[in-house]
Amino acid sequence: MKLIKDKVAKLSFVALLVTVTAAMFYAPTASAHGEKSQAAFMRMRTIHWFDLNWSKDTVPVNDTMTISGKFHVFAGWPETVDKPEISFLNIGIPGPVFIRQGSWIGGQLVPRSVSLELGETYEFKVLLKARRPGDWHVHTMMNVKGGGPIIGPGKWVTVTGTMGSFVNPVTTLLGDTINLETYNLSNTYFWHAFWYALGLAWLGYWARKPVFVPRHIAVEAGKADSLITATDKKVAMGFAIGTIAVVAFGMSSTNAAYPVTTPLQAGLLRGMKPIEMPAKTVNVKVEDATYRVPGRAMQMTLTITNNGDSSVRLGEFNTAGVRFLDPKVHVDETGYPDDLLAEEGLTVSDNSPIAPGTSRTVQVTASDAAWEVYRLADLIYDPDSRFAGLLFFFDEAGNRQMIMVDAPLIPSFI
Ligand SMILES: [Cu+2]
Repeated sequence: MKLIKDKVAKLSFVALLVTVTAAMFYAPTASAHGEKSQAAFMRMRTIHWFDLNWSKDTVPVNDTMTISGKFHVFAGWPETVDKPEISFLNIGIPGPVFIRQGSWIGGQLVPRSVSLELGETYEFKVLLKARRPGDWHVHTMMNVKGGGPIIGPGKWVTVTGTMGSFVNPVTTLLGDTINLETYNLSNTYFWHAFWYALGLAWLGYWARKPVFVPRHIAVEAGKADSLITATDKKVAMGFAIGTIAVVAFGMSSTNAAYPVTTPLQAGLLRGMKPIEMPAKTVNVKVEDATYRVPGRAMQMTLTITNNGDSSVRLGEFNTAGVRFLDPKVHVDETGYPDDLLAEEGLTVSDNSPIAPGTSRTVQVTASDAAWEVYRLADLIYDPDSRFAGLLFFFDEAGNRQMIMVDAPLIPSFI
């Protein structure tokens, strides 16, 4: 019996060891960071990011890269997300592994929150400077006050080098060049240490004598006054006057050292300039749209009317950052993130050129693992089974036209 017990104990110990070791070596890399768990209909019906470009995917520390692109603010904005009247163009990274040197919407620098209009399309650019070595999944992102984070597509970017060499020089309006990475740090440390030490000194002064029981007894016996001597009072006055003197001196010496300071600059930026979109010559009507549950695809029946003067073909359907392409019409050359790019994901029942002035009804299937991986299939759990997305048509000359589609998306179970 004892023998069996020992054996069991030994074996379970070995099992535990194996499990712990396995857990240590098995560290799967997450490829999405937050967006997957958000409601699918919200991701499809808020902000559509497109034409994204990450200028590099490997950057040495102190070098910069840009993320640029466009975003369309969907007119059928969900009720539960506040309108993007106060929004902030952010970047989704795990802490400042990059610093944001600048961000622009429509060519205007946007260090503050901005007002966006429903139905408009904007151009943006973010300039990032690499700070911490590693592999980082860098997302574009919009924070909407009263709504939350609206996360755009993320792409892996590798930072090489050492963080110790990172510098962040800024020239002030007084002409001094400072390194924001370390600027004023020793001053902060000094004053916090100084005041903390002063607090400890005050406690130490009293705690050199017995603190609790004898004092408690003295107070109980009616001899509380005997606990504070004349010297104690002098020391207390010393601390009080000293503190005021140091504050006054510190303040005036700081004013002398930094004679020009301004308050924090804040306030909403209005009047963001949207892109003037060319007049649309293609008209699309969504007759119906369905998706199989479970499944990896959605189908749409579209009636496409070409009112332009050049024949067009459908090249791309983009929803929630997932891009479904028909490779016969459009091939991505921007290095779009693999997990979001369905290079052959778009099938059109008849994708021959639609001549000017004609109309055609086609079956369109957008199919890719991304539909499941990015949990767009989880629309089945959402309280609003509607989708929205961007269709991109290409004419013979390769000119592109963006058409917004929006319709109910009905599940089918058999
Ligand atoms: Cu991510």
